[in-house]
Amino acid sequence: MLIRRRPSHPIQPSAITQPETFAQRRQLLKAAMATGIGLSTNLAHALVKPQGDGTLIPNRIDTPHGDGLTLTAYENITRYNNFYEFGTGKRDPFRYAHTLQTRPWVVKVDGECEAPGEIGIEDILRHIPQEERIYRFRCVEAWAMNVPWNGFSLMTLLKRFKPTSKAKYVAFETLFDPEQMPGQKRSVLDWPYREGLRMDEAMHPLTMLATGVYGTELPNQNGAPLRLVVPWKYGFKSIKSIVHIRFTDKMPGTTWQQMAPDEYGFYANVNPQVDHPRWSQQQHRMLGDSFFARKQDTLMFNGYAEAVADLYRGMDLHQFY
Ligand SMILES: Nc1nc2c(c(=O)[nH]1)N[C@H]1C(S)=C(S)[C@@H](COP(=O)(O)O)O[C@H]1N2
Ligand SMILES: [Mo]
Repeated sequence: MLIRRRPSHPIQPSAITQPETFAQRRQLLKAAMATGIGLSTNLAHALVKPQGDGTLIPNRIDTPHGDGLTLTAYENITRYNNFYEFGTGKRDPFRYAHTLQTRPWVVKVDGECEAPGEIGIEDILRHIPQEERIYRFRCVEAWAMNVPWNGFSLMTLLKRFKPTSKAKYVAFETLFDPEQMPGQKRSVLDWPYREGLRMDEAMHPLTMLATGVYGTELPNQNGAPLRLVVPWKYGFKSIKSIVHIRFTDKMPGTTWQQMAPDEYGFYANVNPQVDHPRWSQQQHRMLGDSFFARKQDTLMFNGYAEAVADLYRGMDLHQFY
């Protein structure tokens, strides 16, 4: 067994990224939890975390999600990112996001709700059961990955704040702190980064707040300590490092829509039939595949049509892109 053979050497990242190993790890974690034997920090590192502090997500329940998808390697998920707060290059977040302080971390929830308030990340991790869900992810720039996220349905959190009938949309904001996020010293975007969902999209069970990948807490570059994941929408909807959630009666402005309204709409549903003005959205490449590997056909709603197409029944998706 891996653990016996290499007790003091963390397994190389490439060794933990195969689905079989992921399944093995789940088995191990389950076994460890069932017998009440805690995993040593070393073991946790070796099994699940090739970098960062290796903190395991507490309070996890086992809910397999994802239909035989081949997982994208941890190092691809964590070393090729968009997070303009740390620079506009795809490697910048991996290099520079270590300056972000994710504790303490408080999320404020307000607007059209009966019980506005704040919740700390520790409370979220301790009190909301954390699921593992493997979701397809597709960026507007045509790269895609299959990510084993840890987290929970956004609606679980939203309901606690008792949205009123006036709440038609949910608006999200990223932390604004140029000292921790040096990219914010440049005006490449109108900070803080903002995103939004229609209320029914926000309350859909597939819409999640992610707190981790591969069983451990999110690396900063992926939006620690809390980021949105909406699997049927393009990646830019997945706002990172959220500090503010607001219920509103009007459609909120979003960062990319404001930057380039002809290119990025509010809905941003993955749709191979609607091109980006400057490129086709019909195919994508899996992150980690060779440049010469065959591209894959992008599916309507990123393959989640059965679950979400009803939300858009009767809408002209060319107009509402
Ligand atoms: N705050 C913030 N959130 C963000 C971004 C950003 O620049 N800042 N980039 C978005 C884009 S364009 C994508 S594709 C995804 C990338 O997520 P990943 O780095 O975890 O793959 O994050 C989204 N969330
Ligand atoms: Mo993106």
